[in-house]
Amino acid sequence: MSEAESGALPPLRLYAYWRSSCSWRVRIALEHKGLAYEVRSIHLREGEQRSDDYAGVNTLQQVPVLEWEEGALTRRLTQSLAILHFLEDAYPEKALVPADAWARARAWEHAEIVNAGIQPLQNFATLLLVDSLGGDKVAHARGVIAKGLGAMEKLAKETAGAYLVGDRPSVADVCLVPQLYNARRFDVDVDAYPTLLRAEARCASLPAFQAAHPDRQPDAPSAEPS
Ligand SMILES: N[C@@H](CCC(=O)N[C@@H](CS)C(=O)NCC(=O)O)C(=O)O
Repeated sequence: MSEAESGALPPLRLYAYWRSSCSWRVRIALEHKGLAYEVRSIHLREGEQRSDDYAGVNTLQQVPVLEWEEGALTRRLTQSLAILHFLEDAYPEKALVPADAWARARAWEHAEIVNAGIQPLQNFATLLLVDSLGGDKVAHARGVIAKGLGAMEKLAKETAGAYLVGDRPSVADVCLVPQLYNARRFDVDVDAYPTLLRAEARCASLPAFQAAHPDRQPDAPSAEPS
């Protein structure tokens, strides 16, 4: 039985960057579940993720990575959705997935729209590639974000209560909030998504979402060029 399964909480370390939306998802879950964690900042804009040392932590050279010790073993988990699944299984209190199977699937459906249908297409590395191929990286980012958020808005019309799926915050909101922040950074007109904005406003009143906000992170500069 792992320490997590036995209920003992190992000290958790999160390799993250203050404005990384995928790191932000994991912070929200950790905060929501009341789990203590230490942040190891990886400065993406300075390229720290591309160091040989960090490749030993995450072969894909991305954040987030959740790390902890289990006896002599160092456990490391990459991929924010895998981390959310693990946290849900290991620390089911204050669940971030609905109990009902259909609602749970819909919550993951929202999460995957962000995780697979938006974020990888507008990630820093992807935009550098678009740029290097002579494309308009901002137009590209705007297009993929608007398309994905449009799909979520349509889905949310069926799933939303006070939050994106029903009346409790879920992994759907955990993925939505950082993605809306990115949308604004790219000047996407978020007023086109009123159901998403309502869920976001609810989340903004919750301490876990507040504590996980990029501006509250130890590596957040007082002013950073966008
Ligand atoms: N699917 C991965 C995506 C991770 C990812 O794209 N991380 C971004 C920050 S949100 C990153 O590390 N980018 C740095 C780079 O691509 O060089 C996850 O959900 O964890």
